[in-house]
Amino acid sequence: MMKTTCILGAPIQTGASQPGCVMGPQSLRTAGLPQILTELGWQVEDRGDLSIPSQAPQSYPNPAIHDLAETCAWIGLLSRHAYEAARDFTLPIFIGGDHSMSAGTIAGVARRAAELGRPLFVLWLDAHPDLHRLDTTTSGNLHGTPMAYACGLGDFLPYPPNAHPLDPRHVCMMGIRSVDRAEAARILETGIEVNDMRVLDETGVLAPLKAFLARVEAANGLLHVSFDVDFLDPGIAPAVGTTVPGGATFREAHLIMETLGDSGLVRSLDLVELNPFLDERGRTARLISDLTASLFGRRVLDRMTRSL
Ligand code: B3U
Ligand code: MN
Ligand code: MN
Repeated sequence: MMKTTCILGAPIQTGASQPGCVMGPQSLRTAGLPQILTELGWQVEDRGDLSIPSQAPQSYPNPAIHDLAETCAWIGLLSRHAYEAARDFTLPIFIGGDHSMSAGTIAGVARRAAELGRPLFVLWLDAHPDLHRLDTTTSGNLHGTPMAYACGLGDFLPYPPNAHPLDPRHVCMMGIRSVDRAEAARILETGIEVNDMRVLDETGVLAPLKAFLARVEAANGLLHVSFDVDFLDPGIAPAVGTTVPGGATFREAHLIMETLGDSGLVRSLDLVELNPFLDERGRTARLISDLTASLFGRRVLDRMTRSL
């Protein structure tokens, strides 16, 4: 059976603190992502970029919050499109756009998992847990909220209702190194698995990753991967608004993506927070497309042996 993927652009930047993420999807196309995946033997459909109509401002008791109406509209739109993409393709790619979009993509793939009667698992690769509720965010940047929404932690109205909340025990976070107090409380309450950078330094990336993949497999689960560019060390990936020192290295990141590819368990992928306005000669966009290629099956020896 032909392996199929689609590229769905979500040029949303209203959840971030500074503009630029709207250019993310176009930047990965310019880096050649569709062609790279085609050369790896995937059938690729570029579904273009989604857009929302302009929104009337919406106020909220927490005055820090900005662009709430836009975020709600994106979540509703993305959850419909992510559901369809998960239904129609082997491994769809949702390209952001800031991380608030994952509230929509996870809701969409969760609906598909529920329809199949299989549990959804999420691997969260990020410097941040993004576990704020609407009443706890102090920055007001809604890219800090998608994981709390996805797990149904708290009252998220006026976000669209989350019909298929994710079980927090089905989440594995890696790369975490910037956590706000309210988020730390959520982590303790829920017992979400958090592999912070200290864990990765002590055990390497493979031990926690393989243990998580074994759990997904044993449960006959579907795996969604949410990749925030700030998971990576800013020295190799400068094109992100919220750089945090001490992130994953080039080699750790490729090893994770290759291991995910080998597992055959990944059913959908978010690539979020790429801000090309902050990039240096396209290097972050190129790195993200190469990491995606590792997940989609590119291996070092393939390139050597293809023409033999
Ligand atoms: N937790 C902080 C910082 C942050 C979260 N996600 C990103 N930054 N990218 C906040 O603003 O909620
Ligand atoms: Mn994030
Ligand atoms: Mn982050």
